[in-house]
Amino acid sequence: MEFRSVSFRGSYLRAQDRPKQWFPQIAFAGRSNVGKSSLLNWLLKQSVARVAKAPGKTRTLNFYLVNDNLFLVDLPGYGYAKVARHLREQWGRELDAYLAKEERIAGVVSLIDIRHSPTALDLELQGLLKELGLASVIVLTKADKLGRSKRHQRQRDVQSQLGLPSPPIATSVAAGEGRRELLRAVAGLADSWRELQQERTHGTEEEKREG
Ligand SMILES: Nc1nc2c(ncn2[C@@H]2O[C@H](COP(=O)(O)OP(=O)(O)OP(=O)(O)O)[C@@H](O)[C@H]2O)c(=O)[nH]1
Ligand SMILES: [Mg+2]
Repeated sequence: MEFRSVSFRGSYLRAQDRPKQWFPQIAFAGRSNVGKSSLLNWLLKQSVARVAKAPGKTRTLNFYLVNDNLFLVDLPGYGYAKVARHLREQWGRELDAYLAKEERIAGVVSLIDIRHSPTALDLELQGLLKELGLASVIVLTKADKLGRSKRHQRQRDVQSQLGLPSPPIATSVAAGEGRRELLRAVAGLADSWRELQQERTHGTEEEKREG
């Protein structure tokens, strides 16, 4: 998969304001400052998402339409201590509501800084995704910050900590690594969602015929 066309569709909080098209949505989640917006720009090969000088920049759900058939969604980062508590709680509720109620989510790309162990909030997110039955792809960001052997060690550590079937993808926007692997994972999520939709439509039609 490559991205032939990319456009910013808007920033939303409320469900009723979000795009109406029945396209799969792939959300990018992770701690504030983990590199979500940078990863999106790099993946899309253009600077559409705002990268922060100060953490806590992305405060809404930002929708990017790609190839006219898929949305990538930049989520607000969690766990940023300097944001007022009531705002943090509000974002938390909005994120939970989005993940729990939006039927077009094909999966969540969960970003974790390669240098750090998953935090309590990272684990909480993984638990929530599991509970909701949402597919999750783990990405370890800023791989350029570690040497090769340390990097592999971190991939193995996180794989066992999260009980993953295979090591998480390591990416570096700075060194341009892991893009192809990540693209393949994103395409895989979108394809699975589309297949499921087809099965569902097909299923309903059959049920109708059978009366
Ligand atoms: N060395 C290195 N730095 C990175 C990489 N990716 C992102 N950064 C830096 O990390 C900082 C945070 O990046 P953002 O993309 O704004 O992070 P974010 O997760 O969108 O942050 P919020 O919007 O606050 O949630 C920026 O200074 C980036 O330049 C990477 O692969 N390597
Ligand atoms: Mg951001």
